[in-house]
Amino acid sequence: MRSLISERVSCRSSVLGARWMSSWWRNVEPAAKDPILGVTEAFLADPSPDKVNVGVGAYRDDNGKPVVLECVREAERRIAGTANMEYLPMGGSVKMVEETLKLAYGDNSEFIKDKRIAAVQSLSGTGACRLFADFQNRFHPDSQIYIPVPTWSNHHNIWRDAHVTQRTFHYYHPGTKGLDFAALMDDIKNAPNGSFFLLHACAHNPTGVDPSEEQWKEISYQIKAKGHFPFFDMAYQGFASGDPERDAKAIRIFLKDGHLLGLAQSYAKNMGLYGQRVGCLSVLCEDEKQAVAVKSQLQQLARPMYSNPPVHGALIVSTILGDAELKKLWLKEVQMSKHEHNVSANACLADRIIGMRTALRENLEKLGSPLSWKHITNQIGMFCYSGLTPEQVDRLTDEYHIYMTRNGRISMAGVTTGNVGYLANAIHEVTKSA
Ligand code: KET
Repeated sequence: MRSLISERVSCRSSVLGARWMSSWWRNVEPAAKDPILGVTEAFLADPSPDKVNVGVGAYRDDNGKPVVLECVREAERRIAGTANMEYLPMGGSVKMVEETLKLAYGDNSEFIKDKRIAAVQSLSGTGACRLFADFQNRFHPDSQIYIPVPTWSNHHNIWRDAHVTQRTFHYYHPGTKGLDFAALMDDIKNAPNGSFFLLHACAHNPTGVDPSEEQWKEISYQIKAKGHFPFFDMAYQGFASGDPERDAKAIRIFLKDGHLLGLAQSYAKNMGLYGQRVGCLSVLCEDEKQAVAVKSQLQQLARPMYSNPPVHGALIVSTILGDAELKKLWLKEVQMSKHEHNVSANACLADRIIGMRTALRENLEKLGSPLSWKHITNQIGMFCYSGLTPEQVDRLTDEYHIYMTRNGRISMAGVTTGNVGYLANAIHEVTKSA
């Protein structure tokens, strides 16, 4: 009898349990599609043979195929069968981080020598931004971050999920399709002293509009005068000018002006290591002691999130940058002047993109487009901020199977000799009556 009762009780509680359990996720609504990666999903689902993906910022060769750089292939050959698969330290590969800092701060940086930089390997550029946002929230919980309008859409998600209040500052002027410098400077001046400012170090995404060297100097001066903290996202070092050294110009100006700064670096684009998720977060500190403390706190943030970063991509990077010959090959593969060396045109990342800018503009002009397309060649980096409206983008997708983000951003890295004519014609069709 007793066993019957206990059986009934356990039976009833398991029914209750099942009912309770089945309601666990009932209040979960589907998330909105990501404005960038959602475009790739839609592209993949389209069976049309004409389809073109100029959505995500991922480099393609002139046949529209993903590119693996020769320096990466060679590094993989050297690594194959030699490395173990132990955990990296929480801060990642020391060698990779060392080489990465040199790219941003300079080979002979006094800050590196003085050990004033707290730096950890990050899960690519996204992970570096997120780790910094969490760090900002932990040690300056009442601070806010000023973000340019527009910016890479994920910046908003990152600082939102890190519970940091977001403010915006003027950046792009739709009328001139250039920098809204006066408004930008006003926003820096009007922000409360000691605010955090998010800056794109080069090849601004999505606009392709960067401040000039003179403008950077003024921005740096004003940020210093207000006691703001500059945080640079440098996801495209090498994509603006073709030369990583020249693309570090903004950082170097700020360093010369004596800022303490934060920096996110990524090898997704400039080494084509997208899926390897390898990057670096660094924070320039007042002295070595502070840098040790900051690094230890960054590691403590990483430990409960992902413990330590992945090893393979870091090994590829340190193999390339730690070897003079491979580093030279890498620089050739990113740079723009294909005449100076004999790397195939496809592998000259910046060069092919610049060529496609000219081709797209020329095609539109040949079609007799009544609009000005000068900005296609004026803008730099991976993207063209075309000025297409969301409705025009929808027509491109619905009628021509051309996929791009609804803000009208064209990833020039996805434009090829084969599709540029088709793309120009479709853009002309949806804009000619505008
Ligand atoms: N910052 C910027 C400005 C950026 O454009 C990207 C990627 C990243 C950081 C992050 O890259 P990671 O792969 O985490 O190193 N942008 C392209 C891809 C994406 O949205 O994730 C894009 O805008 O298409």
